[in-house]
Amino acid sequence: MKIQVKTHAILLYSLLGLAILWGPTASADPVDAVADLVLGQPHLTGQPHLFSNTANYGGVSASSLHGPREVAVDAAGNVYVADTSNHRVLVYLDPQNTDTVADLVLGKPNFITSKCKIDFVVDKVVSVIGSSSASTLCLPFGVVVDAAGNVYVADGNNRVLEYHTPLTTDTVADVVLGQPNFTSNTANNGGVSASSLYGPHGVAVDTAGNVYVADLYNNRVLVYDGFLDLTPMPTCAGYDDPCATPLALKKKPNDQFH
Ligand SMILES: [Ca+2]
Ligand SMILES: [Ca+2]
Repeated sequence: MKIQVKTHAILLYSLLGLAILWGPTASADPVDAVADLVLGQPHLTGQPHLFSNTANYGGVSASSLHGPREVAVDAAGNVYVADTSNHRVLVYLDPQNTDTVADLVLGKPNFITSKCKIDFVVDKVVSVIGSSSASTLCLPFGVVVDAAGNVYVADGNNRVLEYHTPLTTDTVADVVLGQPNFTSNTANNGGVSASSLYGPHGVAVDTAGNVYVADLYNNRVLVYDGFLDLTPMPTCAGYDDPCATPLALKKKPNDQFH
């Protein structure tokens, strides 16, 4: 299956010759370059083309999207969308066989909340204003899921959050990269180092669980080996929480950062 992102919609192209069931009347769909399913926009049954591309069509909901930047899929066909301008990640449980309504949200307490206050200077995020925590997201640009179902999100708080199997546990992040705790969001916190991030956008994970982060404004990619051995950090409810346990990264002796 190939996935393509277009404006405010996620279009799923089935290249496997599988019939996509839609609505009460299922029909075999030929393998072609026409999308078979859409997330974030109403599906126009019977229409050869999808006409709508409105941001948050019908209002912010579990069925709307606004400026999605990245999409990931796990082995069970669950789809994870970085709904960037809604400051959340939506998870759709096997949308090819169920429906196109998101079933889980990361970064927001519900499906109708979408706010995050940000300072921009020439299209560059200067700072995120407001509460940063293990339960919030602001401008999530990248999302990826590993083979065990752990989800990694790069967000505008100059960090990457890791959620331990959120489909079966909770939607509170368990590990943070790029910040000493869940409440801070300073770019290059403590200076440019192996523990800092500045505008991370892309995140990837390999089969061994090593995590790769495209650290945009630092012009580098950081690799965190042994990531799954990291001790989850205590979560913080707010700025006043004494939640500053440093994250002990496992680094090899010859690791160098310039
Ligand atoms: Ca659903
Ligand atoms: Ca968790």
